[in-house]
Amino acid sequence: MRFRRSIGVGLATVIVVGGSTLWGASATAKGGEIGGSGNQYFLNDAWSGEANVRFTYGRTDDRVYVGNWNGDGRDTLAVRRGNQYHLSNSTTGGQADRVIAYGRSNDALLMGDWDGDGVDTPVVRRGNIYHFKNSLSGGAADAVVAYGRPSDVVLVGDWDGDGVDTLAVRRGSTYYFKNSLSGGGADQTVGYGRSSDAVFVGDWDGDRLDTLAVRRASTYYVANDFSGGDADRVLTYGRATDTTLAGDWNGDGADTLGVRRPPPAPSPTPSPAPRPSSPDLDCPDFRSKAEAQATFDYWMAQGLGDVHRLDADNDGEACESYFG
Ligand SMILES: [Ca+2]
Ligand SMILES: [Ca+2]
Ligand SMILES: [Ca+2]
Ligand SMILES: [Ca+2]
Repeated sequence: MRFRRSIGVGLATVIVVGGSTLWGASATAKGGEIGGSGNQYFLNDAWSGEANVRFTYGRTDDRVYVGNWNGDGRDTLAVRRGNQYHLSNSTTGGQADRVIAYGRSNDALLMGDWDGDGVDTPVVRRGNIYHFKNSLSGGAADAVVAYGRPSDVVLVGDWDGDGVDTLAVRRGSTYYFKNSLSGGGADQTVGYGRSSDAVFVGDWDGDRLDTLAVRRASTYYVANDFSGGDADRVLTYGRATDTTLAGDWNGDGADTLGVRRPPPAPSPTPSPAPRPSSPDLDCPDFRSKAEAQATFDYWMAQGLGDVHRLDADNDGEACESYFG
């Protein structure tokens, strides 16, 4: 899940806790691309601020999604190349478990559990039209819904705890939550945080309701409701340059943080062997051909070649034309 911004000033409506026969640990991550670059991932299963899972997956320029692709309760990664999605069901790196083609290579796509079966699947967004798919396979969308405006920022989450993900649109610091996959007005409208906030969606406390965390530099302000006021948790994690991801990495029902980071810069290439620091010598600088030859031979023996360019014709004899 990934989303952008907010905290602080909220006012807000408390989200209605919905129905209740929810299945167990359902904190599936979902949403759009996490952004950023890099193929190094550092995940934290708790709120310790320290990564306990580290792995490499895909390429540094891959587009990346988080989701639960096999319904086992654990979120993992998918990397996207064009309209190909390389799904991994583990957080260990290595080969993809499955590669699927879906939609067009320029589609804007988000992931979510639209039918509550525990598996995250795509929705393709074209403007304010959303094409929902309930399986990880090609073919026609299962539902097509118009919602909000083409310019809206969209978030995905289970806002009412019924086990089904739906959309919310964000305009500045106002969030319009919808609890069904249908058009029409929002079910809840909430003012939250600042319009400049970077926000992420997750079920941080495992109560089945998704809420927001705000990131400022490498500090996260995590809230378990939309009431505004102080954050329930403040945590520093990773570096200010990292890209954030959130998901339930260990299947305990709560979402936690991870970061994406480029590989370390390669160590500098070894510098070439030093050139002689003495001034350049020419044939007239030597008293004899033998002396020139000795200097020539010396630098050749160092493996540095004819550094003084005393052997213009490359026959191994130094300054023969000068000394005659
Ligand atoms: Ca999974
Ligand atoms: Ca599903
Ligand atoms: Ca829901
Ligand atoms: Ca929650």
